[in-house]
Amino acid sequence: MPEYHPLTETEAMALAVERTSLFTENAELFCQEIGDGNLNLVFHIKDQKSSASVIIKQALPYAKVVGESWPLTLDRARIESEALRIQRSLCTELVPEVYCYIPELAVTIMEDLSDHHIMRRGLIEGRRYSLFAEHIGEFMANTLFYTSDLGMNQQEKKLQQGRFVNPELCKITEDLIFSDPYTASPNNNYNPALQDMVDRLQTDEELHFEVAQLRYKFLTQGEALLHGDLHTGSIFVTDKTTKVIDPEFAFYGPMGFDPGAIIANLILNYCGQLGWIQDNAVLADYRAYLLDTIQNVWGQFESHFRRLWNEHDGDWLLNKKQFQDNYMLKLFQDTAGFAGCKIVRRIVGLSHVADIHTIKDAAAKEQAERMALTIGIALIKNHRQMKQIGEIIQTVKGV
Ligand code: SR1
Ligand code: MG
Repeated sequence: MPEYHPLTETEAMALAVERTSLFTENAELFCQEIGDGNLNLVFHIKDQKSSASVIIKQALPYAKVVGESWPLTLDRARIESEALRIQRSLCTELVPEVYCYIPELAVTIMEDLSDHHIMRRGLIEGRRYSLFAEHIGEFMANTLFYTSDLGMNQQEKKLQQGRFVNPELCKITEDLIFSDPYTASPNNNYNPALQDMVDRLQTDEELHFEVAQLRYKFLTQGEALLHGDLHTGSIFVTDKTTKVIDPEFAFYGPMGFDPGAIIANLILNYCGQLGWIQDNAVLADYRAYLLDTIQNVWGQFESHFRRLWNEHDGDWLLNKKQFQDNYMLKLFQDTAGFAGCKIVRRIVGLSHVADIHTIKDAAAKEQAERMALTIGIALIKNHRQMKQIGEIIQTVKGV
């Protein structure tokens, strides 16, 4: 039984040969550690002869972004591999295949997606993905509906919920998203030029009341098995395909958290584009595409979710139309509020997004950051009054 230790590239190659049947004896393997996220090692292993390839992801016992002073459970590798398997069983084309999970090493061996690229990078470069809204709408509807009391056996759901108790990763979200930006936390990391806005964030009682509503939902409302970190860096894309990766933050939480994350990240890119596109007409056109995408993400998600619900022979009381309409309204309002919190954390909190953070021109960067914060705050403050996706679009356009 191997003892846990961070793998070297040589060990990762040996593991790939030993634990999969992808490589022949005379394979000429090449391995590179390509992990650029906050938490894990990621090895890309490829046979130069046959082009067969694989990804090995290994959890480190601490948060890579901070260092060994921030210990972090290795159990997140189990959570991630189990979540990937469930998600793939519900939307095969939208999730990579897990070949093998090795608990002792906190390792998952999975399908290589290097013919895809990270959506965040594509959006920064101004690329368009015409099938993305349909794909992500289907992913969220299938994974959220079929892991909830609406779409799965309600006793099995309770048992499944037990397998996805993920306290340490939830604590990261509770701190980084639902607390730190609103207080003088040492975790915060923001542009000093934004101090006036940060001061307001940290003293606005009305805002704090709304964040408390959302924080409490995140803490208590185990509606469905969430991806839990569904930003555009967790999505691989091509023109025709979409693959959702990295569900290590998966747990039973409020459904709106996943669509909120997608919408927040599209809005962050919308704000950041003023630092990437110089021509005003091109900027306006790309931003219109992003707003259309937001509209379609929600539209696809809602219609797909309602269709699953209407076709499912589930709980007779929960199947009443009035219950469904009220549920979808609350889900939309949660989505708007969570989107707001996710925007604010990426400007003021520990972990930023490249869409804005890597803008070189200081004035453009500050303008994008101010715009994002203004939108985020408005979504948080108004989320409980909102009724339709057009109101999120109007909030963005109005800033
Ligand atoms: C310490 S981890 C920081 C962030 O990275 C992940 O992608 C999550 O969004 C988390 O909040
Ligand atoms: Mg991640």
